[in-house]
Amino acid sequence: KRGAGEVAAAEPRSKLPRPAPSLPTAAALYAGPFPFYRRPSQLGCFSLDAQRRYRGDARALRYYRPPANGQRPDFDLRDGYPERYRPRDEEAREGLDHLLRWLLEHRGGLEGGPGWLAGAIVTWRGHLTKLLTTPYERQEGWQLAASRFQGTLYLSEVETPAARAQRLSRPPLLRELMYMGYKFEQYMCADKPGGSPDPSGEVNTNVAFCSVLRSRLGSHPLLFSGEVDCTDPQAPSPEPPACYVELKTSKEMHSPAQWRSFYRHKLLKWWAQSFLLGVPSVVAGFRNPEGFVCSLKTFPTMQMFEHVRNDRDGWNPSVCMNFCAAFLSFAQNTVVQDDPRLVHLFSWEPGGPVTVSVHRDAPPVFLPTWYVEAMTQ
Ligand code: 0WD
Ligand code: CA
Repeated sequence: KRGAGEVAAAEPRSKLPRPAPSLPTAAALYAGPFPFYRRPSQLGCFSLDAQRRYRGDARALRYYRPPANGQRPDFDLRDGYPERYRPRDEEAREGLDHLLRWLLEHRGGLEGGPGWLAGAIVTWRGHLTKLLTTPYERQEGWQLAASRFQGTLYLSEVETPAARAQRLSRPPLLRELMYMGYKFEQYMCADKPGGSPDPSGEVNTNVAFCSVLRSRLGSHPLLFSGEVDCTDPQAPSPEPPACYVELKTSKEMHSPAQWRSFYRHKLLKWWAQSFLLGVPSVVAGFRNPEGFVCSLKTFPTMQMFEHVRNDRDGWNPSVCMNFCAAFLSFAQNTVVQDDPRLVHLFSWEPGGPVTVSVHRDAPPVFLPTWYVEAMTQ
């Protein structure tokens, strides 16, 4: 006599409804030991100029120059707003284009041996940051488009409808706050190694210096690029990325509760971003309600976790990295076909799992024809 289970098992596999694959994101599922993460090494760099044109060199790299020892900062972050502000065009969808240009020009000389790129994941550092913080994120979802081409898995963010709506209706105060972050960089950086900061010029957010790095998370070889604020000419180890410094601004804090919240939320994002690229420290400028930075504090990346280690509502670096590794495995197993015109779109909203949809020959296809054709030669 047959049981019901055996009847079902006897059905041809193709007739069984296949559950849509998805990936859960709850932090509790990703506890455990810290996974392997290869010390990121810099493969190269590029710059974007004042017109947002690609330049295959370090011309946009700036030099860390904080106020002389004992001098308190007194930076007016609102100075020059809006008349000396040239904001980047946020409607321009650049995708991975600048990174792909660098890769095209350097693919012949990549370390790791022949075939290394074919097994790698190529993306922006900022996309990996979003993956790292996903188990703790309660506000903003994300969408990542994925295509496999010549073995390599490419990941490129797609702006969610909610993020687009928010950007288009960004309140004036938030626009000014964004400017203030860039203005802080101008007070803290010089254009030349021995030079002094010049806050009289304009703030042009088209300009960027990007480092291109190689790493590996678990079994996933990574090639990614991230924007770097500056290099410290006096860094104990002069080789990149150990010489890089990340600059941030944050509200001045006055109570233990404000510090606790800062450690739980902001420090997580700072840690994820700088840890991925191997930036050893983040220098924060704390702004008062008038928009002046009167105090600075250096947060070593490797010590950030200490602020939440004993906090039940804190974050855990292992959870972040384990989730990221799980997502990369999920993506590698989902995107099977090698086809630059095929996109698997991974979507996530807080409280839910990562889900997948498939798209062909239309947006969100993101690998440009010039890249695909040049790589096919
Ligand atoms: O168009 C997009 N949705 C994205 C563009 C998403 C992610 C990155 N990018 C571009 C950026 O414009 C930049 O050229 O990629 C490059 C940098 O990538 P990343 O380093 O992977 O990005 P992330 O780590 O998120 O940001 C690093 C810095 C930011 O510093 P802060 O301290 O704010 O985290 O890159 C800058 C910003 O200074 N940046 C941007 N600048 C202008 N417009 C943007 C943006 N959309 N995103 C990051
Ligand atoms: Ca910054």
